[in-house]
Amino acid sequence: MTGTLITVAPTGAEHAKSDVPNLPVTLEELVAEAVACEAAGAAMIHVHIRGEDAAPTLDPQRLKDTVAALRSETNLVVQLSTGGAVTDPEAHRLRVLDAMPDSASCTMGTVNFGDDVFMNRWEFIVELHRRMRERRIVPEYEIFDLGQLATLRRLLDQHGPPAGGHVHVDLVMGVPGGMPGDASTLVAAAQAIPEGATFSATGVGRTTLPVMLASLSAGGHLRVGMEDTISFARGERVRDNAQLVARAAELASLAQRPPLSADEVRSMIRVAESN
Ligand code: KMH
Ligand code: ZN
Repeated sequence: MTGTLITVAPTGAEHAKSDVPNLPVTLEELVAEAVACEAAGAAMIHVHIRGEDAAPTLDPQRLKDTVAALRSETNLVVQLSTGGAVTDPEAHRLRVLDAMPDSASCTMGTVNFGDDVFMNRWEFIVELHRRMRERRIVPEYEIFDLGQLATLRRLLDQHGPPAGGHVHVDLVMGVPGGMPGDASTLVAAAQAIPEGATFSATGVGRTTLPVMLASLSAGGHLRVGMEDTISFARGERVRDNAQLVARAAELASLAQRPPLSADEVRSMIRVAESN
């Protein structure tokens, strides 16, 4: 493992713009953050979009415009969230793939999500996997709990490898209801990912730093961003997403695993050239 994939998740579906005024919610804000994050060392962007009212949306045209704008202004690998918000219906989440991103998230099971439930039925997972293969969109398998890695194995055994053949996993740790964001859990998860797969990890809230350090030391990659944390240090709010990316890039470089370029990531996770 020579370098580190840094993914930025700049917005998410959970924070309200009224609570977090520097959250990027318009297309202009998102693109500006993406450009700054790319300059700071990010190679991939995990995208949730917002509507005119700054509330989460999966509007198909807006998703297409977002993919086009990010492709035109950056060289980042563009990953759309199919997780959306906990209230989004399955049909809308499946329709996200029509925007033809390079990559899309695909969560491996239902999980308690704070006071809510993030629903991911087996049949829904299979349908997402099938449609991504059809469209040659590279999945990032989102893992919120250890048992979801068994579901990933079941999926690959029963329905074959993803588009491109490479398996990339993202451990989303520290969600209230999911696996804790600590080193021993990360090591357990890293040992359970399929052979040959790569993984990144993100720690929600105050688990950001322990998860980042544990992932680097276990050979993993990093996801950071305001989707997952809005505090930079105790009592200090995040200034912008690039601040989180710059810190991740610095730690990765200190670990002798400097940030990978977007093109290196395309070849690592096998993004289709035509997408
Ligand atoms: N917003 C969460 C309910 C994903 O993007 O695929 C789901 C989520 C996972 O963020
Ligand atoms: Zn997300």
